[in-house]
Amino acid sequence: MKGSFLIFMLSTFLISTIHAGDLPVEKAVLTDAPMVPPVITRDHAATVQVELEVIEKIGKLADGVDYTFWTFGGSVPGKFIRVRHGDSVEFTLKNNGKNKLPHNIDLHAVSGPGGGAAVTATAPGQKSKFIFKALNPGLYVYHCATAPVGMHIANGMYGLIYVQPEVALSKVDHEYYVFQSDFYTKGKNGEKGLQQFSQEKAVDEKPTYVVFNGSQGSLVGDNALKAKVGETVRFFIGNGGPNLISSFHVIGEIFDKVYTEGGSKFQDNVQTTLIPSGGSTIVEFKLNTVGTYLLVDHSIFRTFHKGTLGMLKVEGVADTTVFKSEAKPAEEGVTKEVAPEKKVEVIKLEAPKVVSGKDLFMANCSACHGEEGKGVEGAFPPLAKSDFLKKLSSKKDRSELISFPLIGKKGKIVVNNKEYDGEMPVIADITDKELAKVFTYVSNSWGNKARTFTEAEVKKARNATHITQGK
Ligand code: HEC
Ligand SMILES: [Cu+2]
Repeated sequence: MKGSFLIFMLSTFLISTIHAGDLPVEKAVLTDAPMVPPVITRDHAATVQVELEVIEKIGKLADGVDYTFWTFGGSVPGKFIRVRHGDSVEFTLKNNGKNKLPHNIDLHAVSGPGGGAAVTATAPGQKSKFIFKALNPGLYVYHCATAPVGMHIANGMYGLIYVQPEVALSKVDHEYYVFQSDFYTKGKNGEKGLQQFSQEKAVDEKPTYVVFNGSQGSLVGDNALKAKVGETVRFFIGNGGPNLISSFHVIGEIFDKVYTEGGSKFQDNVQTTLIPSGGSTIVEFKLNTVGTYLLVDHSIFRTFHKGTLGMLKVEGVADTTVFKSEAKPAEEGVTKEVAPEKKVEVIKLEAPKVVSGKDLFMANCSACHGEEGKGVEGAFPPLAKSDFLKKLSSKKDRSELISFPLIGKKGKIVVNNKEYDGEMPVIADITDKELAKVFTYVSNSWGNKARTFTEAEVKKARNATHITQGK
């Protein structure tokens, strides 16, 4: 009796886990920060389809400062995903055909290899799919985990997935999505123009910018979060790092509740809460009187000099039993030091402003082969003093070498006595002229033998591959 009951239980368990198709199917609502998808009101599990597209694009990091962001869904941070505890999530990762690099995704909400990263390595123009069960409720970070991992995260590849508990948290008037992260640029803080990623600063953990929601000023002025006196707010906050821990604080408020590290238990009455890199927190508080409340990282130089400043504007009738002043309130608590009222433009697609062989190399090749062409041992072969490159570029017909970025390159190769067995993707949207400049730059750098590549030569090689020019 007992035995057959067990078998019955086991078989229904197997059926319900494997035939996730029996569950009602729905498409996840995805939102860009600072918005959060609506509360899930159903009282049963479902199969939730999530489709996220990786898009590499130039956007604004600070006033007059542009950066090539790698995004989950077109902005930084990536789309907010909301599912319910027990749901089966059908996850599709798309890699936009115009992108340069392969990407994947590691969702901290996943129990399984690499959090999904092990099965989602996706080349530009491709997609991949996997299914996972949302076994643990809570707020989780997701991020790209493609080598070099630090660089993919540093370029903006992160976001939040909330696994709503079966009994949803208490109703609040507003839910907002706030995400902190650090950026490393070659130029100093404030240096204008398109900035390159600085590997050196990233390794030294010395960020040029530390911001909320992907750019300095994303939550100030017209972009400030809003609420009214008497209302309650809940912030879903993530920290993508890649390096810093956040000491998250709202000036002029006390968190009534903090779900520490995004878990299930809350602490009452907290002033400042720690958010680890690759971690999260949920805070809730009631707005008791009017004012502009400032969201900051209380490692305070970051706020005044690197960008971690946001605003929550609370309107309504001032409650003088809560706060009363003889003096006229100083510009609602905003310190003069900060000039936050600048309007922020939405990140928009622009034609890359790259021209020189070096710029082209930085934009198309350095992510894998390194800024100095040193590569990454075991993963990406060096271009600096590469005997492999030397041999192919000393041939009279160099079309084999030129074909790598045109048609991709895979299979075992030996470079400077070390074996590599990786895959170089097709470098999309690069013109013959640009490619000639890249090869000329590579050949004239880092002690390589100086050679010149011409547009005509690349064109010939391209014709041999029967692939037409990208642009
Ligand atoms: C997404 C990572 C990636 C990008 C971007 C990339 N490569 Fe590669 N590259 C590789 C890998 C991996 C290999 C080794 C392939 C193999 O094992 O067959 C390779 C091999 C090479 C080689 C031959 C090996 C050597 O070290 O001499 C050359 C030359 C090369 N790449 C040039 C370039 C150029 C030029 C660009 C930019 C236009 C570029 N690569 C962009 C990953 C990349
Ligand atoms: Cu990536």
